[in-house]
Amino acid sequence: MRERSLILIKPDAVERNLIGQIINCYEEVGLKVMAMRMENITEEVASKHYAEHKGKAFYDELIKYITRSPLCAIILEGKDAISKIRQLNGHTNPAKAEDGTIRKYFGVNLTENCVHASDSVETAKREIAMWFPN
Ligand code: 3AN
Repeated sequence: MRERSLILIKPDAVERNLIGQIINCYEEVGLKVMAMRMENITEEVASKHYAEHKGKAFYDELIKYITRSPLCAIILEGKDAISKIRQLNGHTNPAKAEDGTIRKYFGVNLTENCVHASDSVETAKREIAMWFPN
């Protein structure tokens, strides 16, 4: 099924000039970039994006990290995009990520793990509406 997903290339990856290499990983498997923009997000936007994690032990660290420098928000589209992208991104913890995944190659640690991707079609709809309201 043709799907869309919201991707974030997060601050640690942008800081290390990895935008091109990461987008290449997605394009190589046939996913199409439909929209893209960069932003150094505020705490308000970060808390909206990570609302489900509010109150967890790692929440403050996560907000500090995601707001520390610009990130790159992207809409990707393609066949089975949600599962394809999550497989390509790899395990949330780079130390546990499978060979050949973006987080295995480029991830630093559990917080600084390079990329975010929507985890379902419903989440993608909500995240795309939030990041690309127009
Ligand atoms: P994913 O991004 O793989 O869908 P989520 O949605 O469970 O993972 O977590 C969102 C983000 O919160 C992760 N990308 C990671 O940066 C951070 N995170 C999740 N669990 C932890 C944890 N136990 N300790 C520190 N950071 C975490």
